Amino acid sequence: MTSPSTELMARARAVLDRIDALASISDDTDALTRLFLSPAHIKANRTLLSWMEQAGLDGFADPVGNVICELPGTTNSRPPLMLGSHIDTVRDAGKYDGTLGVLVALNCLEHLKARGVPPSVPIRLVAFGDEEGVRFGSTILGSRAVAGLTTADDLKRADPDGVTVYDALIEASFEPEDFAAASMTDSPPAAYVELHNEQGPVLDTAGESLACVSAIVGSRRMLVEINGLSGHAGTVPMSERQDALAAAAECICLIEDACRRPDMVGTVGFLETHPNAGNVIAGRVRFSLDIRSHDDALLKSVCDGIEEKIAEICARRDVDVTFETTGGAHATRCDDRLIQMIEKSIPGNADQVRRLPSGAGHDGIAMSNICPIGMIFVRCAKGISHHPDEAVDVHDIAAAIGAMDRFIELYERE
Ligand code: HGY
Ligand code: MN
Ligand code: MN
Ligand code: MN
Repeated sequence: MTSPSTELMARARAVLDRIDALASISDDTDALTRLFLSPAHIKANRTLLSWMEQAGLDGFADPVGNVICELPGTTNSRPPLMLGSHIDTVRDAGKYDGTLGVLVALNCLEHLKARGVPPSVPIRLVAFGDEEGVRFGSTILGSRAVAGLTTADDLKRADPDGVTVYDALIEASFEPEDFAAASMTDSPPAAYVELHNEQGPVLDTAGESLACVSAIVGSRRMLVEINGLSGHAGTVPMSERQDALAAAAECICLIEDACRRPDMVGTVGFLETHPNAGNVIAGRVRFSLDIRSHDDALLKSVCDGIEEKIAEICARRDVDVTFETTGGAHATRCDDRLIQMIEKSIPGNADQVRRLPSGAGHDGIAMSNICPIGMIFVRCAKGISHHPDEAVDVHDIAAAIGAMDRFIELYERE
């Protein structure tokens, strides 16, 4: 791939400056953590709105905290092309996951605006407020609201401090009763295209800058609660224990074994034990389950098998177990027409552009319910993500801007 032009490099540096500016807006003092509707999220929204205003784009926050702006087209007869990603993060996050896609898209809109000639179609930019789902345990809440999939039950979800989405919306000066107004189902965008760092090692290993995404992985997310009997660590004989943490440990190893197969990943990333004391047998444990596959049937059969085996383990150990589904989605295919346009937007031979399935979830899962979706992947160093060492090279950001410019050009001409 030829090296990006001076202009693209200058734009990439401007995007990088803004990535750094957003990375300094965190709920933690010594790590990047920006959770949905937290003070840091609201501050990041304000910063984004100020950049949009500087660009002459009228941005606004929708009723669930997504930030949106739109560049009008010469004819608004065609529905808008929507670009975007998310600006919430995981805990102790990298600074590119989500924000890279939002800020590259904003840079392309600014570039179009500065051109002085409106695009032939309106182009909408959205920064979703809750893709990661870390605070309330349910992912893609922002894009699900835009896709008209959010329900009043979603607003009842509470964070570890017992604050519900409903209350957090009020605290952040939104009107939770208006959440349905965030839906774009009455006049959906014509397409949703998201640029995102790959969050995997394929492009870095292949020495390639960009790829076209073919599909987004399907997933099942659950919360497992095991209830046994707390007891004295020194006096309860091993044969008479109902140890919830030992049962959870056996279950977690089972989950790992069940997912050690092609096209399957399984993760337990969250575990809470009660009373969480070294000299007390754990009476209650809650842990998360995140299982993913591009094959829906395989996902279902492995998840069903895991649930059965966990129930057997808990019965044998005389502890109770309950499962709560907290999220999940079918595998989502990207739209063929958008895939072809994206492949033509990436420099080099269109039919040599790498097509990659995404192992990470994205807002396109929700958006695919109301319009065709496409995604562009950008190389990230060693595929590291959901980690402070996440890194995207400025040359790859320049290539990404060039590809997004080109995609918009091709899309306008369609
Ligand atoms: O979990 C995911 O795959 C995404 O990064 N939220
Ligand atoms: Mn993420
Ligand atoms: Mn992401
Ligand atoms: Mn995403």
